[in-house]
Amino acid sequence: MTSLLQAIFACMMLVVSVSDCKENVALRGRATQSSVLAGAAQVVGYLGLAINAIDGNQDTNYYHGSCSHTDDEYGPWWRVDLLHQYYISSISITNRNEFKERLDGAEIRIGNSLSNNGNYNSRCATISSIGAGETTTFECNGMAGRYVNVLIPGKTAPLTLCEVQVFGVLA
Ligand SMILES: [Ca+2]
Repeated sequence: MTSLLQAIFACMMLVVSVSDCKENVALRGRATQSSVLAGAAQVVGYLGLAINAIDGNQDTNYYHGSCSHTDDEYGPWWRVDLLHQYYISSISITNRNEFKERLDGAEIRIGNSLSNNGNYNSRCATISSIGAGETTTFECNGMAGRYVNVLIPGKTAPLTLCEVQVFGVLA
């Protein structure tokens, strides 16, 4: 067995540390969100789109076009469909360089259901705070799912994500 196959097998069995399972599978996914900031597309065609959070670019300046951005609305959410079920070891989220507090209290959810747009799936983590322009990694310990949601429950706010990286292996 080649070393590559051995590494993949080890990841599948979750017998190695998460650092050995570092493929960002979100890059192959499809992203959507509850809304796009009104007027954003009139400024630049791609500003605020959900896909900006999985474009492989961690630029934290919203105006550079690599961050998602919903309207200021109640319970905004963002979702990536990984197209297949994965065992997810960790998720890294990159916050915008301004208004960092908007992500405070956001939840990361993983699962296979689209009930309530996937927002009822199991919770990997609640974000207490991510610094302005910083990236924080949340351990999900092999939670299984095709969908990864980030949502702000219970309040009216805009949801902005500059990058969401999902590390895992096919289930
Ligand atoms: Ca991005």
